[in-house]
Amino acid sequence: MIKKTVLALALGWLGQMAAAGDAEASAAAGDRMEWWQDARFGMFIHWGVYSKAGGEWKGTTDHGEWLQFTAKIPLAEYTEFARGFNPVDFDAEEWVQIAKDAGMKYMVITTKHHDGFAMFDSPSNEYNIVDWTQFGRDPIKELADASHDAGIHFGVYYSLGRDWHDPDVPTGGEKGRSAGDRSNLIDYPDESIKDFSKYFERKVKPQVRELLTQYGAVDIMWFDTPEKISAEQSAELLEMIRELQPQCIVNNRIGNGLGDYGTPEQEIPEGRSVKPWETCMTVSSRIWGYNKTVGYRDSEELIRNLIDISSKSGNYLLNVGPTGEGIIPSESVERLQAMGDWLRVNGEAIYACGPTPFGGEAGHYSDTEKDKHGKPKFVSDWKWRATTKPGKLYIHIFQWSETIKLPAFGEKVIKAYLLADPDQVELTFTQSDTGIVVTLPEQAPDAVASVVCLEFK
Ligand code: JFZ
Repeated sequence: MIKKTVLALALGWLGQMAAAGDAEASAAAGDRMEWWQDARFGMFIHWGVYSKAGGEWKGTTDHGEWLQFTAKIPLAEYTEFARGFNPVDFDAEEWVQIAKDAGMKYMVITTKHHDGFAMFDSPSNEYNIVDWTQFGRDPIKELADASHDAGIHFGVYYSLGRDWHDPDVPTGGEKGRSAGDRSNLIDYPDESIKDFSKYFERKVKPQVRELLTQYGAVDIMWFDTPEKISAEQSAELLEMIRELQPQCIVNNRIGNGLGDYGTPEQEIPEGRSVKPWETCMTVSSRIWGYNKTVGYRDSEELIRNLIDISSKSGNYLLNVGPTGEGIIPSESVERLQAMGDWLRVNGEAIYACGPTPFGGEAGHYSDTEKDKHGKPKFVSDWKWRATTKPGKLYIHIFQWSETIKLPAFGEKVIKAYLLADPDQVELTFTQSDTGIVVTLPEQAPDAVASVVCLEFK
């Protein structure tokens, strides 16, 4: 009997410890994530050797950061091309200022994309910008320092399961994907002899350690394409990151269900998610790395996307693709300036806000169109969105008219005004069990999105 009691007590204690551990872990995650969830908006940067080509290669012009793969360039030719990388116009402080002026609170830059080339000083692997190119400088250090000086949180992207320079990085082979579908089969054609663990020990762990020990505070590790990493390896990598920089936030592409937040790509999920999430998207119409001929999304879409994402408690990581010389294309800068102009007037309704109190997003599922996952496409109703703060409800109006009609709202509204109005001249409104109707002035303060603030008890 005593043995059973002791065992029961031990199990109970273990259970409590486990629960306490979970609680402690989730509390730590909450602390780690607080600035990030308030930040809402960050700059993604896809910059590498591939940028030097501007999307062109021997007459074809639709390439980007996948240049080595899509142009089928043998490694010997690509590594020689890499030696010529020399971004003489790169100015880290200029890039950070562009992000700050856009209202972006953090940045994430590609330190190693699928081509395996390290854009940082990597003592563990000579295929890096300092040792391999005539440029000879470490842009990641320059960007980290400039970000820290400017009060921007600094993060790094690292391609975890795709590396076209290393002989031991297998891909695909399950879930309808052919073996090697994202591998370098030109130089390493035999997938069956590739051992991910060798690459993980030889390159991934040393380089992640370099990234987290050479540049001061790294607040985000943005892994990509986990591919063949095992659950044990994802856990080992996460433990190493937590030991080196406990404040560092890690995305879900570390693999195997780990990570602090989800990363929908080039799309905005409908409805809200309880788990933190971030949509990553290109300012260009579709290509992450620099491409001379690609089109660009207009600033109206970008501003409304930020509002839509914020209304669902998400973050927006918006990507620029600098040139091989180190310049962020003017098409991107112009759009980011327009976003910064809007945020300087209306940022109170975005930063550190909570989601819409009105439940699901307005819209319907298409009877004909499918989304990228093959499911019926959700067609948003783009008339307005809502965000919240204690005592305040912000209505972001995309289609201006004489009044704005809102669903029932459980709190008593005491005041309504235009956020853009420094005098906060009160707008007339009615509130009943069926909803709120606010009478709007004839002129909208902003053609893209005007914000009405409703204060409530
Ligand atoms: C990956 C990269 O291949 C791409 O070059 C870029 O860096 C992007 C941010 O990340 O692209 C992906 C990764 C995952 C999915 C789609 C594209 N996915 O899960 O659908």
